[in-house]
Amino acid sequence: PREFRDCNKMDPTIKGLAQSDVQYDGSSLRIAIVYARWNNTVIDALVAGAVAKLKERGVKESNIVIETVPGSFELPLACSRMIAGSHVQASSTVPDLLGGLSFSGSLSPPKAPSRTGTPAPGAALNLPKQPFDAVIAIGVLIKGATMHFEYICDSVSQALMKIQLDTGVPVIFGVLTALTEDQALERAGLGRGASKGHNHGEDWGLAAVEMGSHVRRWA
Ligand code: DLZ
Repeated sequence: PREFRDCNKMDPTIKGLAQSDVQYDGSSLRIAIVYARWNNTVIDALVAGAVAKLKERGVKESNIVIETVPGSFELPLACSRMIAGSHVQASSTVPDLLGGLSFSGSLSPPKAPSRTGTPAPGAALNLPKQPFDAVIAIGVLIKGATMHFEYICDSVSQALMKIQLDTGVPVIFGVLTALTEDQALERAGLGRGASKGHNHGEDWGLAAVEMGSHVRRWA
């Protein structure tokens, strides 16, 4: 049973993610990260934060697949294709004869190897990869002088939500929608002021492990 926290011992601030009572175990999970390359100083810190927390929760390095796209607008398509590709791959009964080549570099589902082909002696017969348990979409949008920001924020957030509801695979919303550069830096733990802020990428890594674990239980 969940214990309620003693209100008198709570932090003075009411904002932010409360620590979970449960330490979710990521050791059997497979997680994808897709990141956009706009504003890459901030992006790099966010991706590093997410990866650090995935590993801390036991996700194996070989089960973390990282992809990149030009900008945040491209994130939904990448997430959608990666989820679809990983399910195709996982449901295939044909062993991967390609010596461990992953399709993640191309965002295209792998071509099924020939069923009649005989693997070279000693060739590794890798089992099909398991589907992704969660995908983390990471982007940094910083408001400019035009309406571009509003359109991208709106369409990307709606599309990412739709993908997770349509596929049942959690899509972690790792898109910063910042009004200023300083806001973005602070949310990546790179603040230029007295406080460096907090790296939200870490929260996204934890959220991926938590949601991936929940979805398996809820299946
Ligand atoms: C064009 C654009 C602009 C102005 N700003 C950002 C941004 O702050 N963050 C981001 O991730 N992407 C930006 N982009 C690029 C678009 O997301 C997209 O890559 C292009 O419009 C091509 O579809």
